[in-house]
Amino acid sequence: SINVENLSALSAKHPKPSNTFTYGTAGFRMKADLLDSVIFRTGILAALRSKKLDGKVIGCMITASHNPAADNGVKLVDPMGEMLEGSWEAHATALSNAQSDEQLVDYIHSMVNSLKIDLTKPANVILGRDTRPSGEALVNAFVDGLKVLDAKSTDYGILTTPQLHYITRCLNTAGTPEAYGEPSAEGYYKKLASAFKTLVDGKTKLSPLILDCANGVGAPKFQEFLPFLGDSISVKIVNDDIDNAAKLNLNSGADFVKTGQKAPVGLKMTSQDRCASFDGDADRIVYYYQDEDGTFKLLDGDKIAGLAAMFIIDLVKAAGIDSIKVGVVQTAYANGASTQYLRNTLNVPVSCVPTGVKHLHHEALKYDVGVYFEANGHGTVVFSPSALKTIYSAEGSSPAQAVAIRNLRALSEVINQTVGDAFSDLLLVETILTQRQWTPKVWDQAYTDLPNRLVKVVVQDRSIFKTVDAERKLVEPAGLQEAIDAIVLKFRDGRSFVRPSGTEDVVRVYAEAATRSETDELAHRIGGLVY
Ligand code: NG1
Ligand code: ZN
Repeated sequence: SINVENLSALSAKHPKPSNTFTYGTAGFRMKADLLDSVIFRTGILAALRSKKLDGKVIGCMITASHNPAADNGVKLVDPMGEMLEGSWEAHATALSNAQSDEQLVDYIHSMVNSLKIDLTKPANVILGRDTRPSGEALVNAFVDGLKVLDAKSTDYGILTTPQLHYITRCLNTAGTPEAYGEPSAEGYYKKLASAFKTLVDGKTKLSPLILDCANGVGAPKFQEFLPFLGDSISVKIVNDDIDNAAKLNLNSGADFVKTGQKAPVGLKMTSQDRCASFDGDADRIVYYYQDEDGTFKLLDGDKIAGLAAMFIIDLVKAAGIDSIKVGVVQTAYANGASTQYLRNTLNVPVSCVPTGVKHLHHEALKYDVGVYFEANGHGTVVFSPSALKTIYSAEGSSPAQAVAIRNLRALSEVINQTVGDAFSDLLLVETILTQRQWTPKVWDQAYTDLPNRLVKVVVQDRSIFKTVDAERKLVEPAGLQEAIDAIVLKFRDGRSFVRPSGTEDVVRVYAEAATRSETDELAHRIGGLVY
């Protein structure tokens, strides 16, 4: 059993405020000054998780992603670099809400018993954090939590979220046939840069990419990455002021650009430019450009998924191994035109799953090659073990096939298969645009987005909204879905759904239709039903 005196001494340093906490799709996330006790207790949980998994390394990332600078959060990463197993989210929530040390100890003991955790096993945890000023103190709170169970920890300091996922996987696969790379930021840079150089070898370099780093961790880390990439790419970084914490994500970054459908501050764009924005922890990316008439054009996660799927399908064909089946995973927020394009033009299977990366990732693993992206720009591509085996054992019967096979291998290395990764996704997009010598405008021609609108509605109690069918239909409150259906029917290409947010105290209403004005009208009328 655990040393209660030790726990009490450590816990006294991290008193719990009266708030109630929930480990949601983005882990715990809130104003940083509320997080101390939550993060201390998440440290205890991470140690338990590692012990349960026989000492495998668990990752901890301290970040609040695209949220304002005053927020922070914590997410745990499982051994292969995936999100913490779903069933453990409830344990995280329960620990964070224990009202006393006694309750805390009781809950830990109940976990030890019900999950058969052997406390004598070792525990290993690694940490990373973004550039938020509150990060360092929160790392210390987490380490105090680890001390409750004598867990060993390594603090990697400032990292992007996907780098922490990558390192976690590297540590747990070292020395096995699934070895993923050197467990360091440098190892990550080397792996991605070498694969990228293979992919663009002999092709004409594109014009410089203008990259908005949201004044977050992506800025120093991409700067650190550039020497590894050498002259294979040219990138002009803007919004890299991490010393001025208040500027983090302020009027910049992937979320700002996607939500506002406009360029960030600090980025001057002409119709010749190709631009991209990271979010505050560099796990999301969106691209954009300006049309000749000055119109802002967004290339979001759906567009990236379409581009990637198109490219991979062509590549497996060119490699002569089209036994490898490509599939795409989206959420209900994917633009209807993107789903049409994937199904009818590319002829790929498309699945729709509930919001949240873990759902997308899990579904993507069902395909030989699974491409998944949220519309907001979070996503990646996963290769099944059998697809990788095929790719690595294929020889090809012509020089063209051999090149395609080489490129497929490099593609599986340039892509961060643990989680959506803005750096890796950037290199994926740049690879495809370079290979095709495409401007963003040519990429954009694959299909035209239906006008869409996403609105937040503040309601008394969002828990009364219950959804089914990958969140596309409401079953409660009774009668509401029928009312929505009746309105949607009146709109050309109309589609609308309502779901409670998993990260904010709001209900989200999504609407799309044939024209801008019909879309706005539809969103307005559905919003009126919910309010
Ligand atoms: P919620 O608040 O549950 O809609 C938001 C995003 C998700 C995902 C999570 C986690 C939208 C509409 N929702 O979820 O896609 O990124 O945050 O960060 O963009
Ligand atoms: Zn993020």
